Amino acid sequence: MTDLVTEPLTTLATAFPPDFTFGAATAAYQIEGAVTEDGRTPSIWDVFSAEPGRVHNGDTGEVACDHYHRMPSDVAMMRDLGLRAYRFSIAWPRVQPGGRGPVNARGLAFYDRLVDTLLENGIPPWATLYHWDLPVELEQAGGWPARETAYRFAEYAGLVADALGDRLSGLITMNEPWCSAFLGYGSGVHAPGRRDGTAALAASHHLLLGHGLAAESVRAAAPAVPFGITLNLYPTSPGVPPTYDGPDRAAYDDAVRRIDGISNRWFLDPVFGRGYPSDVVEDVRSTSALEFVRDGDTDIIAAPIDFLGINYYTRHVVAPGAYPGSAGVEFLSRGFPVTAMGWEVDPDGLYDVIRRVHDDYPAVPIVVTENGSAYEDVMGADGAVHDEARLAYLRDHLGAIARLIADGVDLRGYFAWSLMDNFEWAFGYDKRFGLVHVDYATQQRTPKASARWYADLLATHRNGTELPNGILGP
Ligand code: IFM
Repeated sequence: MTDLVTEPLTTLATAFPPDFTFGAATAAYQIEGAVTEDGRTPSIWDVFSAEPGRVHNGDTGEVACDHYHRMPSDVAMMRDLGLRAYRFSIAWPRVQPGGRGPVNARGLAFYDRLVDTLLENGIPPWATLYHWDLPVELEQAGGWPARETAYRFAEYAGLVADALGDRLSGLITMNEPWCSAFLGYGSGVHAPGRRDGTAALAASHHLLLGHGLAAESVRAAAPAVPFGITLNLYPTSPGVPPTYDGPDRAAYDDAVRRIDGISNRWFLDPVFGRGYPSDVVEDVRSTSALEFVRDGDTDIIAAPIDFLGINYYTRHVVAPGAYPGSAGVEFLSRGFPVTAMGWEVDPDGLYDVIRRVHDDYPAVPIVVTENGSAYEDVMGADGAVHDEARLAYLRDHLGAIARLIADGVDLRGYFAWSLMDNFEWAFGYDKRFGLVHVDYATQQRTPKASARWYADLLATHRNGTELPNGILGP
């Protein structure tokens, strides 16, 4: 064992309050498989991943981690790791096939069993309603660029809240609407693979509108469930030092403004009741006059939330440039170590982005609903995965969370992405984000060193003292 693995955990563990939520997260299409079972209809990701050239290696979520059939043993694994919460997503086309009409009882039953199994194992369930698997019929009717999809979503949200809301510790409407809108309808690298700037902006608005409308249907069905939205936020910095005063200083600052605007403020401002930021409205004017934003929409989007979910992976460092499709902005690398996604490892960025939300927006409890890293894991001859880079990433990002708490930020929880290796969207199974290794040929699960470390941290936090052989044994 290395120093990293044997480093004492008590200092870090005691930096978190006793009721801090330590969890792990997944999403339906990335782990469930069973895409045609029990009345589920196809989502845009079934169609997209079946199209040649869309996903690395032609991979699809058809089997994924087979979690749909292995749910009880997966929950037992979570219990053995000592997880204090589990964030999963609900596949809309399982619960409401085609995105309209009555609940599909067989599809809903899976989530009903999942929630009960988690609770029986002492693991509070957190559900995300939309983690990118739009029923195909709704895409055929216009998808997120169509206003009607927001109303369909609110209805679906109410159905789920009615069925599960009494047992959930958190209910998240959208996961990363930036990705659904701009990767799904703008660059087309995600489902449904459309490339249309106006459609992407309309999609971003209707995703937010769906969130706001769902506030009403969810609160009516399950008034007590903590309700929120998850945004993927990026601290955005100029590629020059703060003291730089060259002739292009203003152009650097404008690059930061633009990228912060479309990545962060475009979502944060309306959710917090400020409407769309006027400078970004100007930036996008040549693409769209935003005529799809109707009177009253921004009030709906500003519905009160009980918490803000933040997903953080890395920082954007930008420069003025002619990078195609990015509004005259170039993304720089600083030569920091990168993960297998090519994303720079920057725990201070987690501190900065949350601190900014704390400083610039109205007070609301914050939950880190995703944070994690992909690495090219190899299973050793000893049958173990010694993923020390991921372990260090996890430790250092939790260190940033501890500093935020010490500095008075109301940060309630942290969900590692991801519980286990899974279908990483356009990268297929090539990128492994899991704390737990999955052998896709056998579906064997093996907790990596990072999972064992996380389990030990959680046990130390719970017991106030470290167990000599760790919670999973030597
Ligand atoms: O795997 C994804 C997840 O579905 C959404 N957030 C980012 C993760 C890593 O890319």
